[in-house]
Amino acid sequence: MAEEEAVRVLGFLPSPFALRVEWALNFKGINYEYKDEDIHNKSPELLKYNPVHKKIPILLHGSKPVVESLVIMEYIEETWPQSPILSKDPYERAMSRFWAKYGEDKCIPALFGFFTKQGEEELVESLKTLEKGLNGKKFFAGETIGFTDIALGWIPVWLKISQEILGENLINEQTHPLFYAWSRDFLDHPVIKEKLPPYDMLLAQCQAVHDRLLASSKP
Ligand SMILES: N[C@@H](CCC(=O)N[C@@H](CS)C(=O)NCC(=O)O)C(=O)O
Repeated sequence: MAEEEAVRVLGFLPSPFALRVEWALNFKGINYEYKDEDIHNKSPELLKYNPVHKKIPILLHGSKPVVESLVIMEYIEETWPQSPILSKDPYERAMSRFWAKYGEDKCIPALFGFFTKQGEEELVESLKTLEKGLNGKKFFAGETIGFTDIALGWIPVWLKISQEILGENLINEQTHPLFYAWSRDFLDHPVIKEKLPPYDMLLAQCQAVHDRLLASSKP
């Protein structure tokens, strides 16, 4: 049976995209083997299984590779229906996908722009808009964690690190109270908490990326 085939994840420890995949698998209680890749020196396996984008994460189910983290999350949901992360209702599912896509299209560039000091306004606005998606609920899907939460859950972690590196407090409990309450509840979930990369390690990695980016932008 398909469900009994071995599951592997090729990831890279600080990657928010790989983190999503591991969160989704852990949420459903799926056993998997994790292999950490060096994205600066890509393995033959990485290049074989993602020849199009040459990126992690890659989910291997038996010999079948699936790539692109949101696509992988959908595959996980369809393959292992226990502890569902998408509603049975088509409209609710569409809303979950909409806010996950909003995170990709708006929040990632906004956070990157903030991190590289290209502007703050987009981040303030995109997180305010994200609060509208919560619409008074604890999580995007309601009382329990779902697809959108898992897709967006990396944002508070990387935001905290970015603010620490930049010495800023742009986004806080006063400016974005709903976003903060959601972040706290999400990161406090036992499955999510258990799979968070060590903060100091992430901070050191992001600091190095930040220094490299700023050095390369100097004339
Ligand atoms: N849209 C992709 C993004 C994946 C991605 O950007 N992965 C990065 C690591 S965080 C990577 O493998 N980079 C290698 C490269 O760009 O060559 C997804 O959601 O899976």
